[in-house]
Amino acid sequence: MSIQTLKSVPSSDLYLSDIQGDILIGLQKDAEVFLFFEIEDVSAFKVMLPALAALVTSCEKTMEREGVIRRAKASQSNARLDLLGLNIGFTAAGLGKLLGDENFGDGTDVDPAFLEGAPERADSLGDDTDIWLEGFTSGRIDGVLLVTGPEPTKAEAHAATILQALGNTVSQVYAETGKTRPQRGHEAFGFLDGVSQPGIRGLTQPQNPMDPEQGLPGQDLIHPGEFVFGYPGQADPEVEPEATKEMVGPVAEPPLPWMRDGSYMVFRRLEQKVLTFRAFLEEEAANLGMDKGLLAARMVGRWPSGAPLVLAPLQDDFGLGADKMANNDFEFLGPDPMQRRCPYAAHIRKTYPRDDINEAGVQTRRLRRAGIPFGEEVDEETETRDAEGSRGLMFVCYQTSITDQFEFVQNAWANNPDFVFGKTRPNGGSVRPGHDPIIGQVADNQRTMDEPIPNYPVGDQRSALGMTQRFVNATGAAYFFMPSISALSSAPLA
Ligand code: N7H
Repeated sequence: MSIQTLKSVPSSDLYLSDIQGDILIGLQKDAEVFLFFEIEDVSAFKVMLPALAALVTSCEKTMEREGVIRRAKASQSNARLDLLGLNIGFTAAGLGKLLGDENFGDGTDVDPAFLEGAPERADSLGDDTDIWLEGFTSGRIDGVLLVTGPEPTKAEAHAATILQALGNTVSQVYAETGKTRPQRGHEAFGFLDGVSQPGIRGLTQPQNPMDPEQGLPGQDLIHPGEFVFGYPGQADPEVEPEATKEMVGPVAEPPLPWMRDGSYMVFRRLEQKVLTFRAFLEEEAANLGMDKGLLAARMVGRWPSGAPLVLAPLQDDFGLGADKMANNDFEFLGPDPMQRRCPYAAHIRKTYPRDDINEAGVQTRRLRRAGIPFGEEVDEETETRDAEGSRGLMFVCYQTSITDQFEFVQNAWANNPDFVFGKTRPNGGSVRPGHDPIIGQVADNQRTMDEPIPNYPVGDQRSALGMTQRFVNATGAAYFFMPSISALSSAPLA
C-alpha cells in the first residue's frame, strides 16, 4: 500500500476481515472471559488452530455489529443483543512452541518487552510480583482466549464450549470474567472510561468540520501502523524530514511475515482499592481545604461524567461529559500554564500529554485501550478498608511496540515525577509535576502530585499532595501477540 492511498483512506485499505476485532474497534462486551492457557500438545493444537481461527471475531464483524447496535438503539430497544465474540493471543513462549526457532527471527525482529514477557519486566515497571496471582508467575501461560458476551453466564458458556473443543491440546492456567458495572461504562472509582481513544486514519470517520485530521473533535487521527503491523506509522520529523502535515511515516513492513495485520496486547489485572481511595480523598481534601470530588477529578483529569477538567475546572458538567463532539476537544498548554485547570500529573495528562510535548513525541506513544472492570460492587454494609474485595480493571491495550508504547507511558511518564519536563512557574522556578496519582508506581510508595488546589480562576496558593499508598496494584500481567486471522489458520502458526 502506498502512503498516498492511505492518506485519504477508505477503510477498505485496512484488511479489516483479517484483523482481530478487539484491536481497532473493541469487541462488544458486557462480559469478557480471560482464559489463559498452556499448550500441552503442540502438533494437535496446530491442527485445531484453523477451526479456532474460523470462530475469531474480526474487525469487519465488530464494525457490522456496531451498526446492528446503533439500529437497535434507534428503534428504542433496550434488550442486550446476544453477541458472542472471540479473540486469541499468544505469549512469546506460546509462539515459540508454534513457530519453532526458524520462524521466530533472530531476536531483534520481535519487541524485546514481548520477548522477555511481563513477569521479567515487572521490576522495571515498579510492579510487586509478590502480590501477583499464581497463574501469572507460573511461567505456564502460552496464550489467552478473550471470550465476550452480553452477560457473564453466556460468555462463560461460550468459553467452556471452545475449551472443550480444544480437548487435551491445552490446559487452563487461570480464568476470570470481567463485566461492566451497574453504572455501565464507569470504572470502579466511578469515572466514565473509554472516553478518549486514538482515531485510526482510514477507519475512524472524520467528523470535525473544523479539522479533517480528526475523527471526533479533538480525536487526532493516527496512522494504523502504530497499532497493527503492515501499515504506515506516525512519522518522527527528526528522522523523516519529508513527513507530510499528516505526519505519515513509511509503510512499516512487518518484521516477520506472520506478524502482518497482527498487534501486541498488554494485559494487566489491576486491583483498585476503592475504600482506600475514598478514605484518602476524604482525609486529604479536608487537609487541603477543598472538595473531595474536585480532588479526585484533579487526580484523574476528568470528572466522573467524563467532562475534562480543562473545560470544566470546578464542577462536573454532565452535558459536556456525555457530548462526544465536545468531551475530547481540548489541549493543555495554551490555557493552563499554572495548572489551574488541570494538574500536569493528572492521569489523563500523564498518559496522553497532548500539546504538552511535540506531535511526534506524543503520537508515537498512543495506546488503543480495551479493558473491562472485574469483581463485585463494594458491599457498603460489611466491607472494610482492611479487607477490601478484589475488584478493579482488566486493563488491555494494543500497540505495535510494547517497549515504546505501553511501557514507555507507564515508566517514562506515569512513574516519573519529573515528567512533563521543562515546565516553569510563571515567576520562574522549575516544576516537578509528580507521579500519576492513579497508576504511577514507585518502590518506596512515596508518591506526590503538584498543585492539587486549582487556584481557579485566580490565586497563587502553592500545594502538594503526598500519597504513601497505591490505589491501583497489578496482581498479574502478561504480554501477547494477536495474529491476523489468516496467520492463525495457516503455516507457520497452524
Ligand atoms: Fe487510564 N481512572 O478511572 O482513573 N483512565 N486508568 N490507564 N488512561 C483514563 O479517556 C484508569 C491505565 C490511559 O487520551 C480515564 O477513557 C484507572 C493504564 C490513557 O486523554 C480514566 C486505571 C494506562 C487514557 C482512567 C487506569 C492508562 C486513559 C479517562 C487502572 C497505561 C486516555 C477516560 C485501574 C499505562 C487519555 C478516558 C486521553 C484514560 C482511569 C489504567 C492509560 C477515568 C482506574 C495502566 C492513554
